[in-house]
Amino acid sequence: MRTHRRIAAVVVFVVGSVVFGACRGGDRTQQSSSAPQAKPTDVIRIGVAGPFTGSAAAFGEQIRMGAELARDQVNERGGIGGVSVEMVFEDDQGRDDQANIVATKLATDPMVSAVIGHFNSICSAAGKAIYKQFGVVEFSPGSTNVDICKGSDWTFRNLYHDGYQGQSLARYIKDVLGLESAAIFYDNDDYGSGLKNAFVADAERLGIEIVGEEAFQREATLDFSPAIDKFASQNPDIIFIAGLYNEAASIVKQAREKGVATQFIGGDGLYSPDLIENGGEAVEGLLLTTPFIVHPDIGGPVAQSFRTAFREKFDGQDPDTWAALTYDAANQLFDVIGRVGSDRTAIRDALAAMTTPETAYAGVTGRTYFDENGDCLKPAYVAVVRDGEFAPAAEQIPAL
Ligand code: ABU
Repeated sequence: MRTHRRIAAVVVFVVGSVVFGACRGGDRTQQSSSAPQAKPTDVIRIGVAGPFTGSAAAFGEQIRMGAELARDQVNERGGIGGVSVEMVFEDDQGRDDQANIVATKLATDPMVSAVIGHFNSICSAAGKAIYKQFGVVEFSPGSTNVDICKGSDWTFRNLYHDGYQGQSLARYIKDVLGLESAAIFYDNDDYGSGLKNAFVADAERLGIEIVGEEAFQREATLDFSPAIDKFASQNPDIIFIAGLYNEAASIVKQAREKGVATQFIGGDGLYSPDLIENGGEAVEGLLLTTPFIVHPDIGGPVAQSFRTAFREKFDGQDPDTWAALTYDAANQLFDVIGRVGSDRTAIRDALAAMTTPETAYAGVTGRTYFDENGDCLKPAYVAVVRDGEFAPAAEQIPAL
């Protein structure tokens, strides 16, 4: 009970109008005077922002389940120092205009101690200035655009960025698959264009010829035939898709219907069970990079017990990498709050101090620790669609 009161007391009045905290690298920085005043409470409230509806909703569903599992487990253990955890789920629909609304709602709620999200890079980018202004952590389990964490001491992520992912893809194509040319489809948003640019830079450095690039508009482009016909005539060794699962499934299906047998590869935005659901037989053999693979053969006891608990809670459904990263983000926040309390600045400072493997949070997806930007140093894996499921590819990315 004493611990309960102590943590509850930390929650009370923690978000003062002017609070001083350490910025990354140990400097001191002044929190915005926009930070709202907290009221007394007996719960610790965490915001979870993601695409719970819209064309990326399959990601949102897994994010929601990963967060709920972490919340329920910590509450079953008695909460954090005896205080229950409550989660507030806000739907950004995978759109930057909605992300602005959601970020403002969460950041101006004085009871929200930290936010897990957003997923889409355009949403994390849209929310960044708002979370910074109101002094609340934005902890993304999915956004990979290179610039997401730059320019704010309040933004963190627990997966690699697209500079690394693009480099990994180029290395895999050249050094593992031994291919010499590629064509590219890319989503014309922060994620797709950023990943495409990173890939092209490294592909050209490695001597992979880029025979063509075609942008598409998520949710608006439905017919990929003109670009498929053009690429078919150019006969690249591989076609790279920098986008999300819905459009990727359509591209590969339309290509196969036209008799195009070229190997496809994608980034982590393709990694959803809905790629296989929508793409069916056409996506068999597709390769993709991912920050983690939830699979019976991958991960130690922590990853396996997460998978078992997830399946038990959600009627036999398997978690995907986004559920695992969200679960880890939630538990890392719980761990930090257990150590420093639920004050927004104290949480930020404690995350920023996790800069080495020794001070990292060890979770399902490996060790999460941060560089001076809040970026996370974790590897990329290659998965393949095999017999209607994602499996680790036989060969993985050589060390970069
Ligand atoms: N990194 C997966 C796709 C989400 C995004 O960064 O927009």
